[in-house]
Amino acid sequence: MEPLKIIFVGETQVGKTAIITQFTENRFEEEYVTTMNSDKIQKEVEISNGKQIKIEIWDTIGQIGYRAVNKIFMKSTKIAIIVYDITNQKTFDVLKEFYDQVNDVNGKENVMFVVVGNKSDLYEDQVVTKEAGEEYAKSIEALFFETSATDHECIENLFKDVIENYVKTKMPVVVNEPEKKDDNDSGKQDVPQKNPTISKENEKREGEGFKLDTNKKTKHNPKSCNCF
Ligand SMILES: Nc1nc2c(ncn2[C@@H]2O[C@H](COP(=O)(O)OP(=O)(O)O)[C@@H](O)[C@H]2O)c(=O)[nH]1
Ligand SMILES: [Mg+2]
Repeated sequence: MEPLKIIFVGETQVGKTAIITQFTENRFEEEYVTTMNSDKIQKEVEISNGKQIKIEIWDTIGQIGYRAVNKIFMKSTKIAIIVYDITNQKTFDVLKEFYDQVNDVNGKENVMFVVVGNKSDLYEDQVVTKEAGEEYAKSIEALFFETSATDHECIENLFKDVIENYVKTKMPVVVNEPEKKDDNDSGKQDVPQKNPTISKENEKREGEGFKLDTNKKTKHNPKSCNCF
């Protein structure tokens, strides 16, 4: 199975590279070498049913001059994580630009969006409130997180919740492994037999994209990670 493509977009200096580095290498640096091209990194993540999901994380640069180039890297992404800095209003105001870009390239129904307010350790200088972030996320049917790459706050939750949510809504085949194979169905090993309800749901979803239960997630996330 192809790795699940996740792209990080957002204004420069918001902490995209820092978040990715914390998740993949468990370290934080004061200075990151400016990402000159979009870098990608592969990793396996275990979700709650014990399944390993292979993901491919793409880092991009936010500078205006590079945004056209970023479009090439946005192609075929399944998940787009749009990051802003909670201490910098401008980085929040430009989120729509990145959202539109990802949509232009892929079509809205094909991408799961996530909004991330980073640098939550700098809460004393916070200018974009959590409510504003949540509201924007809701308006584009995205999941919402506040993170701190410095303190490793919410970083694991971000990736785990996002991947699990994607797998549950878009890849139920992985979640519902067949218990035993139906003899009459020998050509369809990948189709789940165990849970016909999910299977039906899956059929229904085909061709119509998918919708997240954003209400549930935005209420749930702040509690599931200790970031507020
Ligand atoms: N205080 C604080 N600083 C951060 C955080 N994340 C990143 N930074 C700093 O912000 C700057 C930009 O980070 P970087 O990951 O290069 O941003 P990018 O341009 O979006 O990739 C660097 O100096 C980081 O050390 C965070 O969560 N809290
Ligand atoms: Mg970077």
